[in-house]
Amino acid sequence: MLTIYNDRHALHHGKLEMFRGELVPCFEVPARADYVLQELQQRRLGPIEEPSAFDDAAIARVHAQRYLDFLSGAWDEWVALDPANATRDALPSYWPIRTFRSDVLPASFPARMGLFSYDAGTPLTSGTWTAARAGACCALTAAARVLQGDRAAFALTRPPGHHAGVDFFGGYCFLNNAAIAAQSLRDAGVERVAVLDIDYHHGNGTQAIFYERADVQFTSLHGDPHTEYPYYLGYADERGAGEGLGFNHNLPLARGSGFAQWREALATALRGIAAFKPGALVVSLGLDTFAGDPIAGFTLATADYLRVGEDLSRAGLPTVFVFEGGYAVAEVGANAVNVLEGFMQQSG
Ligand code: OKP
Ligand code: ZN
Repeated sequence: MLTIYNDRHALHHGKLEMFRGELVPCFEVPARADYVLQELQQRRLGPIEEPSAFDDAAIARVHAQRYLDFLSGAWDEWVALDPANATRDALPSYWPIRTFRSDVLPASFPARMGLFSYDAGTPLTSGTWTAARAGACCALTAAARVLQGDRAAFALTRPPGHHAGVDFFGGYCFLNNAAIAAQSLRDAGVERVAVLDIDYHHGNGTQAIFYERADVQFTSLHGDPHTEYPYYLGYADERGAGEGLGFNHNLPLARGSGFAQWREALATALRGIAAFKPGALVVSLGLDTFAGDPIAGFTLATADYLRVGEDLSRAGLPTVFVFEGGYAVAEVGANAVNVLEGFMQQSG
């Protein structure tokens, strides 16, 4: 399988995230992608290529222009606030929750940072924009290669994307790579695109982006938001709205669920996808369902990921894999590559 690798991912390198009253070391670290790359190379899974260049228009098909303007200039604004900020990551401190306005863009940078985010766990660093933008190009390149006839392609990039919405970052995510890939497939003429999110955390950003649309179906398997991040979205009764009613499917599972339960939910998800008759599938490939993950609560084992790849392959669809979460750093490589290898072996 072809991999499109973001060789600029390490330019995004958060040091600390706010967690329950203290700043703790980031879980979302460059080594995650390095381990996956290493495993791909060792197991000779296929060619590894750089992303093609895309202009901002492809990204603006998903994200609001005022958000992109904010993100692209954010680091310079942060440093302009105080030159000492060059040594610190930017984190938000204020948010316009209910009853506040979000139509007015404050001149204050910290105020705008809160307007465009939803948690304090997502540091923005000097190279965040460059890394995230290159990552979106990886997703677009992988989608383009699948359109050109590859059965599947893998966008290997970080920071991840599935929590990012039209105009907000959060959950370690800035640009929604999976949504950008799905939209590009639509724009290239694929009439119906399915997005399947198998990260441990609900893909609230992707859900919100496509919630009122019938042309992109969103399905997510994840930890029950009653107890799991992102808490405020991802419940089973979220079915879509307007024209999109019936095209959103959430399959929350209790913390502690194992592979048997998870795989049953995957089978349910794949039946819904088959009924939609999509022309292509985008998989938000999170590996934080692994038993050893430090911030998640399912108990999948490394060998289970081969079965996951096989199950996905049997859907028989042109497939774009986009790397999302997975924080058991040493094992994330084997787990990710097992999905891809299972997929390839099953598709022959
Ligand atoms: C991103 B992705 C840990 C708190 C967890 C956010 C989790 C984001 C997960 N200190 N905070 O879906 O893997
Ligand atoms: Zn996750």
